[in-house]
Amino acid sequence: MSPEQGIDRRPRLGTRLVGARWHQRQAIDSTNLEALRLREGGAPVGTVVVADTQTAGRGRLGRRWDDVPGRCLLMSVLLEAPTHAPGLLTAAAALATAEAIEALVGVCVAIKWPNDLLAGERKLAGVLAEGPAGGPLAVGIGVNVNGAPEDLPPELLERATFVSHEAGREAAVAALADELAARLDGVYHLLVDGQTCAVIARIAGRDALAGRRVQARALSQTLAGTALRWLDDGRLLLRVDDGREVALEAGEVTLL
Ligand code: BT5
Repeated sequence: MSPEQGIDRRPRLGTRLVGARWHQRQAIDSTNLEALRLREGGAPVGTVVVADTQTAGRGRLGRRWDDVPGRCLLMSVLLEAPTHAPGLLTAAAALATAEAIEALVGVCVAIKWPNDLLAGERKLAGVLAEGPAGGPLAVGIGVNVNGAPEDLPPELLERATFVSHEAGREAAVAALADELAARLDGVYHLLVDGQTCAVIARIAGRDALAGRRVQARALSQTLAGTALRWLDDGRLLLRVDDGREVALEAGEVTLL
């Protein structure tokens, strides 16, 4: 098998889908873009791309994702979004990542709707699911594994953190990749089996926003209020200061 076809790592990982093909890259523009290129070439659901570093790492809304070469987990997995609630794919990846980090190093990880993973108030990881309709999406996960905030661009100094910085010891990036792949496989199958309540219940246990004052920017409006909870379809329920309850499908939430 040529390296371009990837290796089937399911037997070793004990997964049903994730790792059906596993492509390891050194430097690449973005693992999400690479996963989508592989999709064009017929790569199956469950295909994984992992890179040591990205030259054009992507965040949401055209933002950037930075990394420290060889010291961050940069991973994308091709997965089908549930048609009734596409946001659940991001939720599933965030949950699997939080649980994988906790299992590996015992750091408590909170999930901030819709795609941020936090240790304390600082961002440890982010998720971005993207791709054209009509096939699996690239579910991209970036985790700051070994390093300190000053290793990232200066504007992130007060806002970012690393697994090793929180745990007080380094962690193997490859071990985190395996742990995450195995957990994502489990959470994804809960979605496929229609057990979204079970996924949301696990997220609720690590919700960074519930009960807190927030400002939400969604579509063209800005709303101030109290975040209530994740709904079973992945939306965020917000009690706006004027008394209305609004369910946000997408958007940006800032803690006040
Ligand atoms: C995200 O976007 O958090 C999604 C990040 C997804 C990254 C993965 S890496 C593998 C795959 N391939 C890709 O190209 N992307 C995915 P968003 O919520 O828009 O957050 C982006 C913002 O986070 C930036 O504008 C910065 O403020 C901040 N940021 C950038 N790099 C960071 C880092 N390493 N740690 C913490 N914060 C960071």
